[in-house]
Amino acid sequence: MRITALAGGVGGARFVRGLRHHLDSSPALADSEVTVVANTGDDISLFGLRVSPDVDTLLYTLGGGVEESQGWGRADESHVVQSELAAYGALPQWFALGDRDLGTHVVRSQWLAQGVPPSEVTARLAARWGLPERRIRLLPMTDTPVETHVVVDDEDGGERAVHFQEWWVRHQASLPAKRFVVAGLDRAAAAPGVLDAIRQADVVLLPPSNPVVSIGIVLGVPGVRDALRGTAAPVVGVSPLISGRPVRGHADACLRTVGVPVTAAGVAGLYEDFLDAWLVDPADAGTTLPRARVEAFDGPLLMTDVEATARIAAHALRLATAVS
Ligand code: GDP
Ligand code: FO1
Ligand code: CA
Repeated sequence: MRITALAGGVGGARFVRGLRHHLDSSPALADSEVTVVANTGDDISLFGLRVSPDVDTLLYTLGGGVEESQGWGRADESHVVQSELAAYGALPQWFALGDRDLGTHVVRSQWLAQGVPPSEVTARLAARWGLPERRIRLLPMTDTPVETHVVVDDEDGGERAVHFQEWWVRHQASLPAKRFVVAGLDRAAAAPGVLDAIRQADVVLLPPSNPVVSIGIVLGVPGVRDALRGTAAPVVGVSPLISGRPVRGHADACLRTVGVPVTAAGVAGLYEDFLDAWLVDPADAGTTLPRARVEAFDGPLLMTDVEATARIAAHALRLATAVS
């Protein structure tokens, strides 16, 4: 089976890890191929280095190197370089860059400077983390540099745009956001393999990633939404909200910014034109959608460990069969 998932960072990575666990423990499914299309709107240049948080979270989680307690960054991390940068007063200091993680940013930046496209850089990084052997193909959504910004009020009664990471990490999404602006997205081309992975999939899955600043950005890459509308594969999503609250992060602030109800149905509405089925928490069992089948998971829709996540992924795959 060919499975394609669109993903942000922690929610997407944990879901795909559970999905792969389910496939690997089912003899009939073990040779399935999983293609992950990763959001790159979170990318940021810091200290001359290109950082790609969602791609790196996928690499580390799927490759067994993530810091589980936070869901991003490297396990067994140290911050010697960051403390040296702080001693120079080098800014910004609100974004934690660990020493092991910096190795990824240094080699990525070197390859990019040599003219290697991001999709090839990602393939090289994925090889180090053993993703091909695990039958996971990790694709950035685009090779075009794209950066999500958040428009907020400035002190003079005007507006200013801050990088998404500054809004999310430094301000914890507490600055009232007026809108999201994704620099470069309208002229971006889908990375090699992305549109085919959607068109030729047997199943397309939307993990419980942030619907606005993760999946929403991937959907903004020209051609992606059309490919989802046109694919013969069933498209099944997993709600990132339970009882109107995100499980982690600030998806509520993101949804309010784009005027969408902070509910499982509100999120599904963002995918209305291509979504076939939607998996929700039992607390949201009353959710109905005009054009997609809704099912409640038979327990908390929480990716507490790999086994629990594998059961969620298995339910999503059963739903795909049911609607196809
Ligand atoms: P990010 O890029 O690191 O923010 O990660 P994603 O965009 O991939 O996923 C973030 C979303 O995952 C958030 O909106 C969370 O509500 C959702 N999420 C995280 N863990 C869980 C979980 O265990 N269950 C569900 N249903 N959603 C989750
Ligand atoms: N998230 C934080 O909340 N604080 C950080 O200092 C931080 C640093 C960081 C460094 C590398 C990386 O790959 C991810 C990092 N994240 C950090 C996570 C991440 O940037 C955000 O949680 C997501 O991009 C939001 O979608
Ligand atoms: Ca992200």
